[in-house]
Amino acid sequence: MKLFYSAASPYVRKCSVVAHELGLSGRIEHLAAAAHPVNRDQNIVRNNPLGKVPTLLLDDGTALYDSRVICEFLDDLGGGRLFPRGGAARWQALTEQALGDGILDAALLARYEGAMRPENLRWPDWMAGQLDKIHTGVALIDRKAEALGDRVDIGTITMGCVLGYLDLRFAHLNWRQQAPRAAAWFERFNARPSMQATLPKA
Ligand SMILES: N[C@@H](CCC(=O)N[C@@H](CS)C(=O)NCC(=O)O)C(=O)O
Repeated sequence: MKLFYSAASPYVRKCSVVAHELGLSGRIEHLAAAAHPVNRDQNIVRNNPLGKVPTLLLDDGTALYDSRVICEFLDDLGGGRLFPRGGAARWQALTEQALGDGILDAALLARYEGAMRPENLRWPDWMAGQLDKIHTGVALIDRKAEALGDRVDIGTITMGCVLGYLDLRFAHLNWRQQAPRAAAWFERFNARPSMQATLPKA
């Protein structure tokens, strides 16, 4: 399998953590990619019209995206431990994944706004709205944190990747001050070999 990859992407990291937890990392070759919403990477676009990472190419050429589909595919391949099969545990983990992905979506839009959009086209209220999504999302992770215990599934993996991404790109938000219980949980979760092996790089 080949994965269009970026060392900074939190969505790619979700997939890499899942692969690591399942012992599948050695089966995934990384393809360098330069995903960008304006200067689109045509190598990715040829396989995924959205031009985003992660995009996974199977050995028969099938392309899988996005991170949710890739993570579930890897889980299936690796014995199905990280997506609870049914009942409340499944809906909880999937909703936590959606919460984490939603925070990341807001964070990425905020980053693109700050790093890519020409200054004269920026709209401060829109940026403030994205930052507020991060804020209210992290507040919910903080309320959940004590009950997370040592659970490892797609919900906790996604939330771990969110907090790691905030450290990488939004350190100035000081999320630990706002969310001390999430910080204590992240301290433990981030020590997992799967998280340490996939630390993001700018
Ligand atoms: N919903 C997608 C989001 C992926 C995504 O937005 N990736 C970013 C990099 S972190 C990207 O490829 N951006 C390029 C673009 O927006 O065209 C997923 O979960 O995989």
